[in-house]
Amino acid sequence: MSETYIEETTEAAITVASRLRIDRREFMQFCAATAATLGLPAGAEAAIAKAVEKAKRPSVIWLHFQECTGCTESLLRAEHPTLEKLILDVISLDYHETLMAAAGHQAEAARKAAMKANKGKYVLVVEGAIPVAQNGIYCKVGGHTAIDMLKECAADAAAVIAIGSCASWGGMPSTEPNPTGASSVGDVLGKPVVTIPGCPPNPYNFLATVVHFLTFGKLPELDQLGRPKFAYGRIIHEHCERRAHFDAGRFAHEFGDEGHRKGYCLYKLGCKGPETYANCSTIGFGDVGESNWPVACGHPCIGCTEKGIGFAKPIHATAQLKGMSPPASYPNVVEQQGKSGFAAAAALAAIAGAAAGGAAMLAKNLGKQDEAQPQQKGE
Ligand code: FSX
Ligand code: SF4
Ligand code: F3S
Repeated sequence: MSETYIEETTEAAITVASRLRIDRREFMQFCAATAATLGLPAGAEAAIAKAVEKAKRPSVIWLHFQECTGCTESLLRAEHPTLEKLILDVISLDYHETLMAAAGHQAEAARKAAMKANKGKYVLVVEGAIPVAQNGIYCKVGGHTAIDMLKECAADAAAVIAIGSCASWGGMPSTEPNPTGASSVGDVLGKPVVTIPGCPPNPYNFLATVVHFLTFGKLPELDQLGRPKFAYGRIIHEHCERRAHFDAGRFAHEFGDEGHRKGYCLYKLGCKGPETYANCSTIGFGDVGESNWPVACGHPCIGCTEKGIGFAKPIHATAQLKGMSPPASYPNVVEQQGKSGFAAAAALAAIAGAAAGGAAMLAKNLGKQDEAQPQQKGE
């Protein structure tokens, strides 16, 4: 990095930090964390800092339909003020029913004005599912059904982002028998949109997606479900802090039992980490620190980001394992004649279909054989 570039980056950081009334280092830490979340190479934080300083904030129109407002809450109720300040700094939030002071006709007028002023350029963020049963009568805002409002706002949007699982794939409101016909944004619009699932989603994933757009002028790479790959490219189980316990066969069997108290794997309590794509385990949740996410707090992941798992599978049903998982222990590759490890004894017992007593006898006899064989040098 040249000296000029470093100077420019420092200046950008000072400008944004004073704009946000935060510490310059704090801002640079945010840029570095965002670069890491996006999987960008070292040095990308400088490009992010400059982009956040210069970028014309995109106008955002944020709609609320069938949901609990947890997505908005998770963005704004950060433990630490930086995240919320940054979000409101990188976007121009021109219409947001929960946050705006206007109500009734004034709110409707504000939406129309924001759409007109930023026609073809605004980003439409949708929170909540859209009920389509009975022509959408289950959710109306300002006298319009959610279906009509979504279609009207999407028509002139530059991009559509479905935030939360409700908007991404139906989420909790679509739980069977789904009496209101709760549907996703993509299904109602009949086209793919960017999705940031989670109930609620991790605010960093939304922020990092917007920052990527500001820095590089394009969206991050998406998967076939519209999810940014940097956030939903891997299953939680691959990066879980309890994974070593899973591999070693150490599980919590009941809430509060010894295994649970010792921090063992939550698979047998129904953890859906092995079939859920999200980065909760790597970036942590909220703004409290990296060990703040459901599994770290002692609760199994319920698969809230994943269609067909969150709100669909019973919480305590065990997850389907994706890919091969190693057993608790392996036999040696080459066994010495007459000398068998415990694992080999157990495997032989299982193959023989022996009951517990038989397995014990077999292990005992194999042990005797071991005793009969003098140990060879080097063993
Ligand atoms: Fe709630 Fe959002 Fe869940 Fe849904 O998050 S946290 S019910 S995903 O739309 O408000
Ligand atoms: Fe972690 Fe859950 Fe996997 Fe266990 S099953 S290692 S708790 S993600
Ligand atoms: Fe949701 Fe599981 Fe993450 S429940 S928040 S996907 S750990």
